Amino acid sequence: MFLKELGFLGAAALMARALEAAEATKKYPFPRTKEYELPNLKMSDENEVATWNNFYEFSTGKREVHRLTGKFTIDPWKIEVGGLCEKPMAIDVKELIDTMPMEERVYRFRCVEAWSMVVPWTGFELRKLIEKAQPKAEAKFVRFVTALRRDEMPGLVKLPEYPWPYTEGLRMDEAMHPLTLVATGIYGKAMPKQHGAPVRIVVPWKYGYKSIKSVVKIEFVAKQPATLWESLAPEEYPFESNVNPNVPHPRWSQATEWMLGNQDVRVRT
Ligand SMILES: Nc1nc2c(c(=O)[nH]1)N[C@H]1C(S)=C(S)[C@@H](COP(=O)(O)O)O[C@H]1N2
Ligand SMILES: [Mo]
Repeated sequence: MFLKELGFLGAAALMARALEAAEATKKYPFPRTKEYELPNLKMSDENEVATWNNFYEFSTGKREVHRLTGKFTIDPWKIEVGGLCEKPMAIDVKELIDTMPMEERVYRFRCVEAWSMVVPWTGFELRKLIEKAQPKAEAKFVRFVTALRRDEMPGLVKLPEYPWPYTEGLRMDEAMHPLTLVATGIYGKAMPKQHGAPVRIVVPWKYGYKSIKSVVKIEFVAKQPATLWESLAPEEYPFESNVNPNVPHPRWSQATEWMLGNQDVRVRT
């Protein structure tokens, strides 16, 4: 009797693990949404974009990041959604892909350092996940947290004074905006590690640092949360950080930018 039960429990545990390791049943590429095409802009080159990354947990060298993500484990990957909400949850990325309305959208993406790219993201609107969690009336902001893995992220020890983990935040209305994406892929494929696998946020009207990578936690909070970049340099990387050509960065103009693959040509922002 006891052995039989043990056998049953063992099988159940094995099955649970097998399910967790299973692929999402929905597959890339997902259909591109017509309203989010940018026909007047040239799509950035996939390889260029994949070898020029800001992901300080791995390196401050943009051409280095993609070579340093080898140890980073992204499967299984649970996101915790919690804080001031009625329905906190922990959900695996594969389940998100299977249950959320996945689509592809082409966005222009502008780093505060004045380079930009035009890329097709795959994902779903963040508001769909927020609606599931049912935030309480007191929830005025959403806070996001990146994974923190000392043994898998070689850049962390090089910046010991940084307030890790990487965190970001949005006002609730910004998080609920239909342009704000939870992205699990780029160029019609699952997100490469250097772009923030397996799941990141994309906020196209804000500077790139708001688009936090490799998210493990989404939290509803009452007060404007501290963010890594704002804590380090509030004048340079303020919480709001809307792309605005008329507001210069303290150390450079934001009126123009260069697009990945075209470093010598400045275009208007
Ligand atoms: N966790 C984490 N997220 C991050 C960053 C980072 O260093 N760590 N860099 C940000 C910045 S400054 C930019 S411009 C974009 C770059 O995204 P990409 O490398 O996919 O182009 O990621 C953002 N998200
Ligand atoms: Mo950036």
